[in-house]
Amino acid sequence: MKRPLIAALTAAMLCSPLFAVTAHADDVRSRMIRFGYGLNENSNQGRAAKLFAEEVAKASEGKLKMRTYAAASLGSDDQMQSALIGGAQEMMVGSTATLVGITKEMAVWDTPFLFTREQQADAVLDGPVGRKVMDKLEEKGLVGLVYWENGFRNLTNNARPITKLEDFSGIKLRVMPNPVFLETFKLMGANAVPLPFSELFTALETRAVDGQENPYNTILSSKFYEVQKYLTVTNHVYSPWIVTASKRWWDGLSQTEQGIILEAAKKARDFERQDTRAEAAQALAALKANGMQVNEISPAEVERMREQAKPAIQQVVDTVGQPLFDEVQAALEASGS
Ligand code: KDG
Repeated sequence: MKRPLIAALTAAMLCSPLFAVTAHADDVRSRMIRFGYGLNENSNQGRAAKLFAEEVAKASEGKLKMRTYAAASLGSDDQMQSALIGGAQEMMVGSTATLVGITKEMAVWDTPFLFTREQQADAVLDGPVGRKVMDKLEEKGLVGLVYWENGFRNLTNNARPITKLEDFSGIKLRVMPNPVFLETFKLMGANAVPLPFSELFTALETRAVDGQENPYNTILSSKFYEVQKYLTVTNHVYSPWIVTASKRWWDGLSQTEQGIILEAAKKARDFERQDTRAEAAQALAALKANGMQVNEISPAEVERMREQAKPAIQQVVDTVGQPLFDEVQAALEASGS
């Protein structure tokens, strides 16, 4: 059966409220699925991975065995992406920002200050334009299933509290290996250093870099508070995670198997967003209790940062094209949230 028809059938099945995933023995084979991710097992990413594996096993009567691999034990995001494309690994969850080298349209989610509330992100990412960006992965050998939440990113460092734009000057700031993140923090005046997530704790511990930026959840679960003194609340960008599969592997699954995995990924997404938001609400207090000095940034200074970041927004437009950028903006407007 042709791929577009399978995609259409899968989408139709999942859209229909009557669609119930029941494994027909002959449609589901015994398979081992290696699912890799970068954070610790005891993190929002790890808890969602565990639930994902449980849901896949339950819906397939134990035939689809998903084994989860935490803390980049199967490699960094880009190494796992290559393994999926080559068919050496079946699935992973990682940052959309690390996919830009494979699918440039993913850069639209790097737009500084794009979302200001999680509900906006949910509406846009789970809507038509989020799906359109995800479908661009297929021509590169990956299948995008769902978006999970990494969250709003905030700054930590060991040099000084960041209270105004000028405070970025001279800070060696680790950023994800991604052109827009690199440009954004160069524009802020920092010395931006791209590093994979798997190398970040050591780089902070050895003072190879002064600081980094990540959601509260990651700062807590990766124990960055042990090696970082200052936390500045900037919420400068909302980061999605994306669950992907090897297309080479995915296309060999039956429609029933694809439906089981897709349905389980959606359940894990809904759990992960709730879990992440609940944890984030408590994380700031926990980080303070672990010795971090937390400061807010005045609205006037946030406005200066927005202004300073404008060339990075133009870089996103140049990368993804004005039509897609405008489509995301329109979806954001329409979200009304
Ligand atoms: O697998 C972990 C990474 O994908 C993710 O956490 C990316 O936010 C990220 C970072 O800072 O590298």
